[in-house]
Amino acid sequence: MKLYLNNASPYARLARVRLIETDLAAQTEFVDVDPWTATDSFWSINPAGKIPALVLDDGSSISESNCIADHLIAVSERTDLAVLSQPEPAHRLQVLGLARAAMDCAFGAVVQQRFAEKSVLTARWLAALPRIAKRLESVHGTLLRIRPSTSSELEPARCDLAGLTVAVAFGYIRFRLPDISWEDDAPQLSEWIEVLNERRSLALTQRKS
Ligand SMILES: N[C@@H](CCC(=O)N[C@@H](CS)C(=O)NCC(=O)O)C(=O)O
Repeated sequence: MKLYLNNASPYARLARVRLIETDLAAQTEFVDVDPWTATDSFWSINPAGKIPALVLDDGSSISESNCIADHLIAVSERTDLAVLSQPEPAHRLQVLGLARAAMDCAFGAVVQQRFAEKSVLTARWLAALPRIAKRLESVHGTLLRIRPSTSSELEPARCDLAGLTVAVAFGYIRFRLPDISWEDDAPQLSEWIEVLNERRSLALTQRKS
């Protein structure tokens, strides 16, 4: 398999994290690509022009980070990692939905700032981030169900896509949007992310600069 990605993309990080969690990283080639400048050769892999994109050994490709994650769970047979296999799937979907929304709002705002300067959408998405964090804080009991309480419990603690997406989304917000204040209203969420960040898949993919 080949994963098209770059270091700046939270969606690509999610795919990398999933590859590590399912022990499929060693058999995957990582191909760095800048989606903003890529042309025909990358569009033949993903006509939408977005990373991540996973090319399978038969030459077919899967785009969209959640579809890639589902595929990796299926081929690794690690169905225990799937959101729908968790004891309370509706709650895990609630967490996953909020985390995906946070990632989309944050990434959308960063891109708008880069390409559109002043935009109503940017303000709207940035304002949503603290609200999403606050809601995640209020469903924190659910997060805690797969929460490792000490770093020694981090491996091989089970972690579904919902938990990983929370960590990746808010890692991206901390890194790219440090002025957005969400942690005061969501202190437990913030602490939970700190602990989870020590998990191998997240530590190995953490962006330092
Ligand atoms: N919904 C997609 C979002 C992927 C995405 O927007 N990736 C960005 C990089 S972080 C990209 O490639 N953008 C290029 C573009 O939108 O043309 C996913 O979950 O994979």
